[in-house]
Amino acid sequence: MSRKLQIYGDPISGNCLKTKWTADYLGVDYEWIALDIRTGDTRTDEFLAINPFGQVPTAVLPDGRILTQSNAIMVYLAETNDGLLPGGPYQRAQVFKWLFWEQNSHEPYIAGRRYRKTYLGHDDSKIDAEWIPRGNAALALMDEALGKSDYIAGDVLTLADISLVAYTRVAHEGGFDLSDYAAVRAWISRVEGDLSINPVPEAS
Ligand SMILES: N[C@@H](CCC(=O)N[C@@H](CS)C(=O)NCC(=O)O)C(=O)O
Repeated sequence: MSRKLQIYGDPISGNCLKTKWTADYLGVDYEWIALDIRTGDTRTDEFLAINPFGQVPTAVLPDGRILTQSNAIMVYLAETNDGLLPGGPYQRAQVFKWLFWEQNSHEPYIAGRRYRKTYLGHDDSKIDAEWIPRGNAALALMDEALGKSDYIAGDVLTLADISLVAYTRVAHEGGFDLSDYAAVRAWISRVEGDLSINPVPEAS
């Protein structure tokens, strides 16, 4: 079987947008299949047959194989299209370091708060109070790194920037204030420009 790469995703999800922006930047020919995670599209029998975890993003490769986990899909796209991953083993490992860190130390707090506040309408009392200091610790660490180089893993745009920008640019929707993180704010604009995506307006 050979057909176009398919990506199942919901545009409210930064994890899904990461894979879309990577595919678009690399000029990949793919089909975007929009699901709505809030109305149960990821829990239908049809979708669970594709991804038993019931999550997006989910990629179906042209030969029918399935690939899940946003950062793994991004790595696959970069490897098969020769871009966004620097050449040497150490430099590539630096990119992977940030991808693992994003899922472990950034996304759980910054994306987690955003989903609960913006999409589930939870007020702060229903959200683990630890998520604010943990999210801020992640932002502070990024701000320090971005004070030394234009991009998170060095001087060029890589997968690490696309992965991290997805939820950092909407951190305000989770109650995080980026005004103390000047290097992060400048980097968001830089990466949005590179990816040709529009800034997300802050609530007035
Ligand atoms: N670590 C996974 C997270 C995947 C995930 O949590 N997906 C959410 C959207 S961001 C989802 O599909 N939620 C719907 C559901 O669980 O039914 C990744 O990076 O792809």
